[in-house]
Amino acid sequence: MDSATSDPGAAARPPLRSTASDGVKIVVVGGFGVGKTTMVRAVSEIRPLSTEEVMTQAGVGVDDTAGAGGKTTTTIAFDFGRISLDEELVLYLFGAPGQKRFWFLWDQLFSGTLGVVVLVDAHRVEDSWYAVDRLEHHGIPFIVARNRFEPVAHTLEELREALDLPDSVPVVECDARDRESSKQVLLSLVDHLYALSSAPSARETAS
Ligand SMILES: Nc1nc2c(ncn2[C@@H]2O[C@H](COP(=O)(O)OP(=O)(O)OP(=O)(O)O)[C@@H](O)[C@H]2O)c(=O)[nH]1
Ligand SMILES: [Mg+2]
Repeated sequence: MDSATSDPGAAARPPLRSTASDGVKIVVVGGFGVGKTTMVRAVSEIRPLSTEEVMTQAGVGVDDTAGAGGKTTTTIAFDFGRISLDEELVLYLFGAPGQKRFWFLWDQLFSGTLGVVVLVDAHRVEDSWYAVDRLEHHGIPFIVARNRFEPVAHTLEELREALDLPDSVPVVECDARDRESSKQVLLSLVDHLYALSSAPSARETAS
């Protein structure tokens, strides 16, 4: 039997375009509860794969849930989604787990990625230091996106200073719940990757 007719949800999950020729792995990383799963869900054109588990009493004293009070579930492996940015370019999105006890998975998730979005809750900037540290260690290009949970007094430049980022790293704002806003974040990352790939290397510049 034709699977398209037997699956009523199929129309809502468009197949990959026949013109798609470039597939790029992108990771969304950041501390606990900053909105990584929300972003992958908001922007994915296919039904996203999530590994969400309910947080139970067993996690009390193990997991630091400060700053994300109303949250009842957490990612225990990764989220996966897909978005076609244009006729040819397809991004495969991986949302990292945010609990500290899963941070050891990040290095494996970064494997083969072309670029990373570090999602930040401006009220818990310190939760982002480890992500920035690992990315700088691996030399993986990244941008920082501040998730607009509620109005904050700090500017994006102050966030850049707090994370000790060079001017070359884009810092943008977004609402992870909003598809268009999340898509703009991914476009900023792709622009950054293009800029890096077309910039003359330090060696060429010196010669
Ligand atoms: N007000 C507001 N709430 C948001 C925003 N983004 C996400 N949330 C909420 O914040 C909570 C955390 O979102 P998640 O997407 O689960 O966060 P996460 O980073 O995947 O969390 P872990 O996987 O547990 O690290 C959810 O209840 C979201 O609905 C936002 O921009 N504004
Ligand atoms: Mg999550």
